[in-house]
Amino acid sequence: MRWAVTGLGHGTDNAFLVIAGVCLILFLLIIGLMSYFVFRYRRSKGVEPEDIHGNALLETAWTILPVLIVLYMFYYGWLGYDARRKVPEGALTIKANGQMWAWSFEYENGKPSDRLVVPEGRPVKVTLNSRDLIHSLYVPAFRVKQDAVPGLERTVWFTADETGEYDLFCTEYCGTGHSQMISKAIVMKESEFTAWLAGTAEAKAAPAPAAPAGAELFKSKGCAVCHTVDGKPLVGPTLKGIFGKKVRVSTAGKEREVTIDEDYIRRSELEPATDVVVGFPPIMPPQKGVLKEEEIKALIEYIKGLK
Ligand SMILES: [Cu+2]
Repeated sequence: MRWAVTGLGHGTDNAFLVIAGVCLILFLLIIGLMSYFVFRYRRSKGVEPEDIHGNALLETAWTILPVLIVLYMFYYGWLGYDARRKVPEGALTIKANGQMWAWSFEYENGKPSDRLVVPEGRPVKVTLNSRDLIHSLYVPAFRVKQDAVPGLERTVWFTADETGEYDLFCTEYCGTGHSQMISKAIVMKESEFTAWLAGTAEAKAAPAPAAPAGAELFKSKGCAVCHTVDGKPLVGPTLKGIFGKKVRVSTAGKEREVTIDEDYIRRSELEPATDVVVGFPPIMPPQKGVLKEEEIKALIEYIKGLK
């Protein structure tokens, strides 16, 4: 995992270091003094405890000192937080959408991507949304962590200082496929990024998808989290060689047999709860309004081809 700290990330790191430093000093001070006193005033020396009840000087000191220490830590936390709140004008805006169990990103020109591709050295504002439940976008290298809440737009911004590939996670437990809701944040040189965004050049790090290829969609839309193409059932049934086969499904509580054709696959993508294959839990997130028509078609073609 790469761990480059970006410009904004320093605020987060400073707060962390200050708090850790204060804690370390207090720890050493308390343990050190305690050990010293245990030795110095040990019982065998016959020392009697002093009654310090009502000592105004001591009580004032141990009230004011901790307040100052806490304010000191707060100050650094505030600096980092405040910088995070103020999105610089002219920042590149990218929409991020969380869904069970994949991230998708959309650029100002409408270009979709399953990875967060950003230019080096330029502020990037990410507006977060969720299609189903609460997810959380997490890019440790950028010190970025923000919940994506359905029906509520959240934003987060950062400037990436160093080109490269960084890990991107969902960090809010969102069900069976949560642990696989991972992607990459890719930082490119400005020129490379411009080319990638325009789709005129195939940048090595993140090839631009021309037409939605079924196999690609199968991964990027999160299908592969629950369905295999090699014959082994996972959370959901395998999709290998299913086209044209008969399968027992539960429809509105009644079991029946259906033949897997294009209509059935389409229905299973859009409203998976309608016909649930017997033996599997009805947990697939509906893709109605999520998948575009050409994506549905590409996936159907892909599944048909899985011999
Ligand atoms: Cu999630």
